[in-house]
Amino acid sequence: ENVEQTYIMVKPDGVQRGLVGEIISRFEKKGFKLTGLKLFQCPRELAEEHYKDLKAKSFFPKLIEYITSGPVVCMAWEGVGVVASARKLIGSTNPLQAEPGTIRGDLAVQTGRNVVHGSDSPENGNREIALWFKEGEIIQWTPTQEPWLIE
Ligand code: DAT
Ligand code: MG
Repeated sequence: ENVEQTYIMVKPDGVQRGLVGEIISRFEKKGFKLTGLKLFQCPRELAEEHYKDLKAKSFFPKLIEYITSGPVVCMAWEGVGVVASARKLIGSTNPLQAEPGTIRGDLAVQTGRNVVHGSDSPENGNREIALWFKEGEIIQWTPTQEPWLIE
């Protein structure tokens, strides 16, 4: 079927607040497959490339400041429908509007400190994984639980 890849990132506030395990758990428990994972200090140029569509926004300089302010945890997750599903697990951009049960709804209060990123389309999932990971950092493997998740 339609297997997709999404780029998920714990932002510097999530790392500083000790939420890395909690956030990884949400995707792990859901049943998606982890194919890439690293702690990483993001250079300014990469942050600007990642968020290039927002370059004209007034909050862009603060956004780049925030994303480069400390280490992030970069992840690649794979699965059928993973892009849209991960966005649902993450919740609305503004954590005050995010539903309880979502990561932002449960763990954050401000748009400028919304703890996690998730790709907004399969195309951007592929683009962002290529941007944040080097060749060899994405691993293809078969989880033994797969028959218990996918019939
Ligand atoms: P999302 O992260 O939910 O995909 P987005 O792609 O529209 O949201 O924006 C990327 C990030 O930019 C977002 O997580 C936080 C920041 N941001 C967006 N809108 C903002 C705003 N109005 N004020 C401050 N920061 C904002
Ligand atoms: Mg976005």
